[in-house]
Amino acid sequence: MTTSTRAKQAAEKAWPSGKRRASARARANFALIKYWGKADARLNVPAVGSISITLDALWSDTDVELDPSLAADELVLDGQRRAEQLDKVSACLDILRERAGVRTRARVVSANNFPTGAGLASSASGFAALVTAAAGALDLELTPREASIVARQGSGSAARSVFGGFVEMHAGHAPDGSDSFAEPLLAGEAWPLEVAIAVTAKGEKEVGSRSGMTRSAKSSPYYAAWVGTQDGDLAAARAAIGLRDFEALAEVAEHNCLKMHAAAMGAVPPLLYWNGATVECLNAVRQLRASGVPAFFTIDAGPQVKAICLPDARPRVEAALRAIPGVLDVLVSGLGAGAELR
Ligand code: 2P0
Repeated sequence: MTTSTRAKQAAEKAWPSGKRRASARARANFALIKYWGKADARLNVPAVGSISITLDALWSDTDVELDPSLAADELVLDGQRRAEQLDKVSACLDILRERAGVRTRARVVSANNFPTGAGLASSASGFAALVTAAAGALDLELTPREASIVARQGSGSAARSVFGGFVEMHAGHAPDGSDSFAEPLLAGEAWPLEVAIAVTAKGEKEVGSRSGMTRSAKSSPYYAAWVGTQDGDLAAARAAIGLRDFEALAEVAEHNCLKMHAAAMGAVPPLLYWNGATVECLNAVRQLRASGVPAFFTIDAGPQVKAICLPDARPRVEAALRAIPGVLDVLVSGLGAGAELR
């Protein structure tokens, strides 16, 4: 028997039979207090904490199959092979394989029920689903916190999609990233906010979050101010969520969003993720709130506008966004659960 055959057999023994494949669903989240910038690029530790909501209507379904016949990991995303995303996927899988003591490569098939890479947090739901499914396939019992730490290494925002409802991500201080994880702040049922997402462009964005963050940190004169004022915004949002104070949450979330974009716009060359319809949506949401409709906006690294509102206001907010020229579609959602095996 060759060494590699022996190794393969030893690895196979490590798994109970029938557990080499697992599927998971994780839902998209978006931040009300944003993550933008890294303290450690290798471990993907964020420079700032963040607070997000997990959605119930936007998700990634991911299937991980460990196959001893594979020489390398494979990734099919929305029906297409995506070699350029494979490094990040394999890095996450490697962490879990090392824990399980196996080397078998995996076939990863993932599908989003919403546009990929367009500023709708597909990497968040994608990596949270990947870690959950891979841990299932490897028969690893991860605590949600451990899953969050591994998911973070795939994509920072994915650490938050491990949990449902209102979630806080801690930047952490440990050199090994062990205290850089997300945890639940408040169950979605405790304050069932809704969202209407104005899609103003389809297709993938030109500058991904990762390179946008790097460029902002390196060249924006506003980046230090962005990082330096984040703890105050986190505290204000935490307090507003604790008190279910919609107006207070609206004010700090809009401020934090525009501050993140200001830091990005100050980069060299500048990062402008918005189009004309983005600005029209932002103005419409501000006017709605000024007229007494409980709604506020947030915008991520893309041109889509997310309007967060109290449930009674959602039809009105959705209709206002639909009426704006350049809005191609409006997706609606409530708050959803954390990542789960299916
Ligand atoms: C957020 N974004 O807090 C912020 C706001 C985009 C704008 O988290 O490099 O895809 O994979 O850790 O998680 C998007 O960043 O970046 C993001 P990586 P990720 O939602």
